[in-house]
Amino acid sequence: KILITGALGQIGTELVLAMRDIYGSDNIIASNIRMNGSEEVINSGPFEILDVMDKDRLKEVGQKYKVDSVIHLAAILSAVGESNPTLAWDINMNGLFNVLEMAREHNCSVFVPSSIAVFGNDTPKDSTPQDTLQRPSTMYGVSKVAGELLCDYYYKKYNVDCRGLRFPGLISYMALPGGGTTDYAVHIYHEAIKNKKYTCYLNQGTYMDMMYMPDAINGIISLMESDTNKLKHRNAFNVTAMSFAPEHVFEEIKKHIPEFEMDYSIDPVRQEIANSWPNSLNDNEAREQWGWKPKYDLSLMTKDMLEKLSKKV
Ligand code: VAH
Repeated sequence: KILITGALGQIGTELVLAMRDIYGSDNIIASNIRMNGSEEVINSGPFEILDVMDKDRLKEVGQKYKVDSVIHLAAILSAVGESNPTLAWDINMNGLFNVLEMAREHNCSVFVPSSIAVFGNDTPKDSTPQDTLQRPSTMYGVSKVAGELLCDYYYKKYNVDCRGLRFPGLISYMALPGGGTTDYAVHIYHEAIKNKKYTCYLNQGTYMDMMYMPDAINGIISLMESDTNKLKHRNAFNVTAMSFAPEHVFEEIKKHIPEFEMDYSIDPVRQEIANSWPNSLNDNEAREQWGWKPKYDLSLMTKDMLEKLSKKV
């Protein structure tokens, strides 16, 4: 039985439905701090209201379903984290600690997403290597580096099978992102369809790694199913699918919606965060150790996003 925390978030919404298709609905327990999201996730299998800060409730849910794997997605993202650093530290670290303690006591495996946010201005920005300097300048990034170290600690000290992926910006048609810096890459598609115009809060030339959600979901499942003896790294693997700046996704959308227009109104907070992150990751270790291989590039993602969103809107 697999417990997914933050199941109504951007990753969780798509992950729950994909894993219920693969493993059977009753084996995927979706949980979220409140019932504010996809009816399909809530109604297609077991659902629990769960605040990961409540360790007794976490253990109660673990026992109720005899959980043997936890995918811990509940977290505060980069931009929201900068507006409330104390909350970001508290949830991202103490929530993770509670999950790791439950996993230690119940012998569960754990997946925790990390992020390109673990890298800062001192890190090589192009083809950022798997093993390199990690001195992030956001509270979110600090909590993700500490989270990677805590997960590796639980693996070495208690043999808790923890694995993680350093995700780039994730783009999904099913659920909106929850207050990150890469959110523009999702909003631009919605605005292109609804208003044929988008005002971007990041400047031209702001390169960041990005990935279409189906590739992220496949990455989580492939990593969790891979042979533990092949993993030289655990928390967490660099993975990416593409690197682009706002003008590139604008141009790609324009191929489908010729009248689409974009202008810029820079948000200094998110611009500074984006500037501190890599332009492009090197994900060779993930490719070599467990066969990571994304399917969607900017062109395929844009075609699929516009098709799926047009049906939804
Ligand atoms: C954020 N979408 O912007 C998240 C992610 C790499 C970006 O961590 O905070």
